[in-house]
Amino acid sequence: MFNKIANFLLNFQYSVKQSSTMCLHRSVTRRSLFAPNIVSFGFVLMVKQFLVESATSTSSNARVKLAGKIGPTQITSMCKKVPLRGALIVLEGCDRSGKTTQCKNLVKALEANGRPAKYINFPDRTTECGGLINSFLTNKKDFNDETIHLLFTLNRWEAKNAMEILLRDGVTLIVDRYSYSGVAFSAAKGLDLEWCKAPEAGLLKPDLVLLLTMTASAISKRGGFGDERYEVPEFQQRVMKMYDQLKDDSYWTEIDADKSFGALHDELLTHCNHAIDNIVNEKMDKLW
Ligand code: FDM
Ligand code: MG
Repeated sequence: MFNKIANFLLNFQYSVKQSSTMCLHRSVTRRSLFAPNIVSFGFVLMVKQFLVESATSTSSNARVKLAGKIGPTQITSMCKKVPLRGALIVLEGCDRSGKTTQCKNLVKALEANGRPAKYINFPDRTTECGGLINSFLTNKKDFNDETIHLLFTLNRWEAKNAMEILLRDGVTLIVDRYSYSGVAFSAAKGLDLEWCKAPEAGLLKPDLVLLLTMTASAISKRGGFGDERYEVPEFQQRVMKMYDQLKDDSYWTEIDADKSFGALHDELLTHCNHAIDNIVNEKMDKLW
């Protein structure tokens, strides 16, 4: 008799936990998740108490073990308020500022903390349009300034729907360059800033832009520019000036990247966690 009751309670306990976990991943019932979690938390505590007390008298060591698994960590995670959606976080800055490695490490750190995250980069050279961009950057093809600008923009538009789906599904996107690179690099070549911004209008607006800055001397110390177009210190300085014109303090944070990798990572991670915790609108805003 005891076995039957205990089995029923155990199954119920795990199906409650299972469905909560599924919700966390699919974020289907994000807004309603908090209340059921508290109910299931209370219920699980009762079940745990019951099992531990009863099982000791019926020698079911396995069950005591199982019941013991519902510890404070699990309880805390079940009670966590789930964000309304993933956050769109963009890292911008000149080449050699360590953006790509930092982005990838941020994704790892967020995921390790149970926060679903994905690395995305622009240009995405894997699409047909991205292939043309790659040929241009590696000096295999030439396009005039307007054409390459619009190809970079198109490369973001073709990714927009997939990004939106991931964000709605609760996945935070750590994006290595976005529209701001598009505008800053093209405007640094002499194109009109407003003209450059126009085709980006309507793309998803990030929740946070982290602008990595470095002085000219810090950049030259890092050196290591490759053979790609734009990888010239003087041009990168012009790009940084363009970022200044695009900066919007309401969602941009400037960060001095001239520090150790670990110190920079910690600083960036703090900002990312803060952005994820502070999502207030389920709906994404649009540029600009
Ligand atoms: N770049 C990048 C642009 O000129 N426009 C854009 O829209 C984007 C996203 O491409 F020099 C430039 C910036 C950089 C080059 O970028 C390739 P990565 O991050 O080094 O791959
Ligand atoms: Mg580069």
